[in-house]
Amino acid sequence: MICTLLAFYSLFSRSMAEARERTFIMIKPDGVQRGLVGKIIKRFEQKGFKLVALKFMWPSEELLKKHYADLAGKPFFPGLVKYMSSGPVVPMVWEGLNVVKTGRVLLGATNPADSAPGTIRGDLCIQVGRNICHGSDAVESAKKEIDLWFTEKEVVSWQQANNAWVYED
Ligand code: IDP
Ligand code: MG
Repeated sequence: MICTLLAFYSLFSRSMAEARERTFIMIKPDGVQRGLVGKIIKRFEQKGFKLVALKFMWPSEELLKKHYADLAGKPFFPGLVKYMSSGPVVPMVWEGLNVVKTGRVLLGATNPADSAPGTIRGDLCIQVGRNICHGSDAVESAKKEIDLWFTEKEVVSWQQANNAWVYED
């Protein structure tokens, strides 16, 4: 009996923990300039993911160099930093089951020429250097990116009223 209860509890707590996975999503300067902020947020919202942080800011080159540090050796890096620091962006944190991987699916392939129709990039942009949105590629990089763009206080834990209608239990 106790074993059954423990097994149930561990299953339940595991699924709750998985549903609390977080990813860093950012609307890039072209997404903001083209008036696509609402549309991009809507894709995540209507999927059922929970918004836990959002701000509007003009990022510095210094912050962007940190954010894209892994790409520092790429020939497109200077252009990427220039593009990303050319105007305001909307950094966000979204939470939910497998949100890192599913978030990337919602965004579509890095190069919009390869992004499937129905994805954000597949529907709304054309070139890789103007691909309107960013999404973390792994749980670990998501944690790093969230810490880089947000303070602990800016990320808000809250219960979504429709939770029971989005998740099985
Ligand atoms: P991701 O944004 O899908 O994770 P990454 O390979 O991490 O793709 O590249 C980061 C960003 O750098 C891309 O979203 C895109 O804006 C830009 N980028 C990637 N490859 C190229 C390129 O070949 N030319 C210009 N920009 C690129
Ligand atoms: Mg990336």
